[in-house]
Amino acid sequence: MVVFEKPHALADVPLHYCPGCTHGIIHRLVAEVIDELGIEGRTIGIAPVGCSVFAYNYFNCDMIEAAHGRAPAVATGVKRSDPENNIVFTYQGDGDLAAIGTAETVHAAARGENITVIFVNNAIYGMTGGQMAPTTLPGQVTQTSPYGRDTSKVGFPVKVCEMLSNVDGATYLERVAVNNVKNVKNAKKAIKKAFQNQLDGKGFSLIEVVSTCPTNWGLTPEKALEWLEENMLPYYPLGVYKDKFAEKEDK
Ligand SMILES: Cc1ncc(C[n+]2csc(CCOP(=O)(O)OP(=O)(O)O)c2C)c(N)n1
Ligand code: SF4
Ligand SMILES: [Mg+2]
Repeated sequence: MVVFEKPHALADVPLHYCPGCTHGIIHRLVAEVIDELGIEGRTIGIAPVGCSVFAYNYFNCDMIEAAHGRAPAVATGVKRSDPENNIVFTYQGDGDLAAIGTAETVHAAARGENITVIFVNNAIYGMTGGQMAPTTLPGQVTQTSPYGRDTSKVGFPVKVCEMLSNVDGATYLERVAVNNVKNVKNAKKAIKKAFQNQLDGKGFSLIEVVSTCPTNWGLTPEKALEWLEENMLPYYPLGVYKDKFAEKEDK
């Protein structure tokens, strides 16, 4: 008989996330992958600043809290201190990774650090009350763009997978979503591959998970999933943006 259980790598504590927030689903997928790869005892996660700041309470592996945006730099140090044994992942929001932490992200990729980055793109600064993020869509209403993001004044969203696909040091970049069962399954596959790449010494892997923030989008959990599908996915198409080793295998 198959019993639906909590993954061991996920701590048995209530999560603080709002109803319908996809951070919880993504936590579960990461924990399932850690279980399946049998790496909990050697995994070190780097928590961000943002709604997922308490990730250090939610995973049973070792966790370190980084200063805002600096998770890839901390991950670099942890990985390099014992590259054979340490399996290191960062878990970061779009404000953390694509605003204050852009430099750390791009340079960790450029250096080809052998780490795994989980990038949760909900197009908003969730924790601080819903301000515009670098990934906020053109026209999207936020607390700091009450008339909708005006690209003539504040520019265009940063597309992280597309941007990093031009960075030679990056190994594997995939954009996934967790808005339906099919996409959740695919997201897990991508996250697993990103950890497996690290185990195989293949270098920098980043999985961007297109996510919801029902609270700051001002939508019910159900409507937020619809909004994601109708607005986020056309702007942030899902798919593999780079897979260095697949490219090699194809040749
Ligand atoms: C140096 C510094 N600047 C600004 C902040 C305020 N701050 C905390 S979280 C956050 C944005 C978080 O947004 P995101 O990374 O998208 O995570 P989410 O909450 O949406 O999951 C900001 C600007 C801070 N904590 N430290
Ligand atoms: S504010 Fe948004 S991102 Fe933060 S927990 Fe609530 S729904 Fe999730
Ligand atoms: Mg965010």
